[in-house]
Amino acid sequence: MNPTQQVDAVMQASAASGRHYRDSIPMIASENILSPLVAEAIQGDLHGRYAEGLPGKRYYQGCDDFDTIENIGIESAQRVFNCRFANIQSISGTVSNMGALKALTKPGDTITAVSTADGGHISHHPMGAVGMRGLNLVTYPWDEERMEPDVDAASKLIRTEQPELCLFGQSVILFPIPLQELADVAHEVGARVMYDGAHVLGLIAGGEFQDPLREGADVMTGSSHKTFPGPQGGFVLSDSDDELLQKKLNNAIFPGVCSSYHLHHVAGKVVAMAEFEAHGKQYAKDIVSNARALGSALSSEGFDVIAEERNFTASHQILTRHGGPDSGAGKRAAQRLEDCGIITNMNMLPGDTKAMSGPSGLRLGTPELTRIGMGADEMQDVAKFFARSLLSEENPETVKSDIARFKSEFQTVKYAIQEGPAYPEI
Ligand code: DSN
Repeated sequence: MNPTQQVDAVMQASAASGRHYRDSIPMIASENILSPLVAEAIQGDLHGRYAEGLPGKRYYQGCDDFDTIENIGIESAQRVFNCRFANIQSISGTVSNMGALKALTKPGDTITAVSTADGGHISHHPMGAVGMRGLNLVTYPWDEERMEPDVDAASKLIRTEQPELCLFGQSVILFPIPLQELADVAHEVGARVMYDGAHVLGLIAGGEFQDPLREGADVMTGSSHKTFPGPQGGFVLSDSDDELLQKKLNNAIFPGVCSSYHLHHVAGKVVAMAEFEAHGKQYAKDIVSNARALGSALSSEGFDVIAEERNFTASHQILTRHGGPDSGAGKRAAQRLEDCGIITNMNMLPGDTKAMSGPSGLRLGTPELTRIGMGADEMQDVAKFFARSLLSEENPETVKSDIARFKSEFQTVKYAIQEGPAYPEI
C-alpha cells in the first residue's frame, strides 16, 4: 500500500464507521457521542500542546491559557462531583485507575476487588493495572442473585486478608453495591477504599445512583465518556481533605502515569462539565428510566432479562441471557444483531467461564440512545427490532434497512448547550 492508498484506506474506513453508527442502534454501554461544543473544543490548537505539572507550576512556557482552562475545570469537577479534590488530567478510566493504585498502594500490597468474571474491569485484574503495580489480588465472594459482593462473606474476607486497599465498582453493573457497609469494614482494618465509577460516573453526578464519596470511598476514579457524556478521558476524585493524599494523587497522574495529558481532551471535559451542570441531572434520570423501559420491553417480547424481580436495573445497563452457561449464545446473538444494525457486546453471565467463546449473555446500554432523544416509546421499538433479529430471525438486510429508517429520526445530540449533529456529516 503506498502512502496515498494508506490515507485513502483510513479515510474510507473512518467514513464507513460513521455511516455504520449513524444508521445503527448503538448500545455499547461504555460509549457515547460528542456534543458540538465538546467536538469544537477538542479540535483546537491545544491538540498539539504540552503542559506537565499543575496550573501555575509548569515545566514548559506557553501554558497560561491552558492554565485558565484547567483551573476552571478543577473547580467545575469539584462542583459536579461534589468533592474537595479533582484531578482532570487522566487520559482514560484505566489510566485513572493506574494513578490511583500508584497513590494508594505499593508493590507487594494486597488488594481486594471484584473479579472480571463478576463484572470487574480488566484494570482490576493481574493482567491489567493491578498486575502492573505488583499487587496481590483477592476477589470478593459474589452474590450471583443480587450481582453484588456477598456482604457477610466479603466482610469476612477483608478482615482475614487485611488488604491495603479495597477496590469496588464494575464494568458490568446493574445496581448500587452495599458500599457503606464494606467501606466501614475496610476502614476498620486500616484499608483505603477506592470506587471505580467509570461506567456510572454520570449517574452518580446526576444523583441517580449511589454516592460513593459519601458512602466511604476515599478515592473515586471514572471515565469522562460513558454515562458522563464528554470526550474520552478520565477523572480522579476525592472528598478527603488530607493534603498528603491529594498530593499523592496528583503526583501519581503526573509524573506517575501521564506526561502530556491530551490538553484538547481536558478542554473538552471542561466544556462537557458545563453542559452537565446545565443538563446532567435530567440526562442521568432519562438514561436510567430508558434502561428500565428497555428491560421491561425486552421481557415482554420474550427475552430472558436478568434481574426482572428488581425491575431489571438501576443503571444504564441491561443484561440478557440467550442460552446456557458457556454456550456462546451471547456471542452469536451479538453477531446477528450487528448484521441487523444493532451494536451490542457479548457478556459473561453467572455460570460462564470462557470470556471469548463462552458468553451466554449480552450487555446493553442506553447512554447513546438517550443522548439522541430516544425515550420509553423508542425502547419498545428497539425491543421489537431485537425480536425481529433474534426471535423471528427475519432477513438481516430487511431489519437493517428498517432500523436505518427508524434511526434517521434520531440524529441530533441532546442535553447539550448547543444541539447539533450526532454523527459526522459524511
Ligand atoms: N471495557 C470497557 C467496557 O466496559 O466496555 C471499559 O473500559
